[in-house]
Amino acid sequence: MTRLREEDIYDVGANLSYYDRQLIHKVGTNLAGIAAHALGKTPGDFVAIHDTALIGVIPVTCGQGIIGGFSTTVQKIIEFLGFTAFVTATNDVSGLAEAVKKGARIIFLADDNDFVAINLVNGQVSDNGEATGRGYAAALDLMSGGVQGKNVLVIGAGPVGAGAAAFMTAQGARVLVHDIDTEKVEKMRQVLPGIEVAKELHAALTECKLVVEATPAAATIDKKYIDQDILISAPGIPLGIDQESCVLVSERLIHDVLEIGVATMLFTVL
Ligand code: 2YH
Repeated sequence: MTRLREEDIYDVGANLSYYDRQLIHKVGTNLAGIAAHALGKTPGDFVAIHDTALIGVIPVTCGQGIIGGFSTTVQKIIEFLGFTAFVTATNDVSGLAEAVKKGARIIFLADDNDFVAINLVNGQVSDNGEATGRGYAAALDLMSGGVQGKNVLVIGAGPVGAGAAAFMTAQGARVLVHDIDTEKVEKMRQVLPGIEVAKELHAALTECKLVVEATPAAATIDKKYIDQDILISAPGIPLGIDQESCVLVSERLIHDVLEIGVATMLFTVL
């Protein structure tokens, strides 16, 4: 699992408006639109609760500790979506108590393994991996004009890939899943019997022009597969294509470090 670094996120908060415009250009809707679509809704469905859903972000020191800027970046993404959020002055258990005392209805917190949003009022919990996969699948669905009946390749059978595969299956796509660990794909198939196991990445990339790259590996997709038809939604960190491919596919590539995942987590627990 990839642990974000300070340098991965230092400019995310300042660039949210720019990123939102890029999403509109590529996907046809913005960050809120993508997160809402991941839940089969529209951003308007959440407007009425903007003022009531106070959100606390709690820094967590265990394991490898606090990532500079992580909590404030999460706060900025939430605020960008029109909600009120604060980062607690204290960490860990003390931060949780502080968030509740200050009236937080929803909390966000992450350690080295898990990043979750919890709605303390309705009991909803969202996992960042699953939500990120769903959010990126929703973006690809919109970018492609709808995946129904189309071949979609999901690379990576971890929680992000599982979230993406579940969304794509529900949309009526033919979903192929590849992972270097084929057992992980078989396990995913027990939960999502509709998916197909793509044993050969080469064959799958030849067959599918809609790709969700959900691995923590670099350069998963070779440059030879990057043609004018391919659309890539890439939640994986680091990005699974090289610099040159990135330039070639930039107009048809969705990739960020936190934005779509956090937005989808928030809308999931509201
Ligand atoms: O980046 C991570 C983990 N890889 C979890 C990812 C789950 N998909 N965690 C962030 C750790 C943040 C830190 N504890 C803080 O600043 O609070």
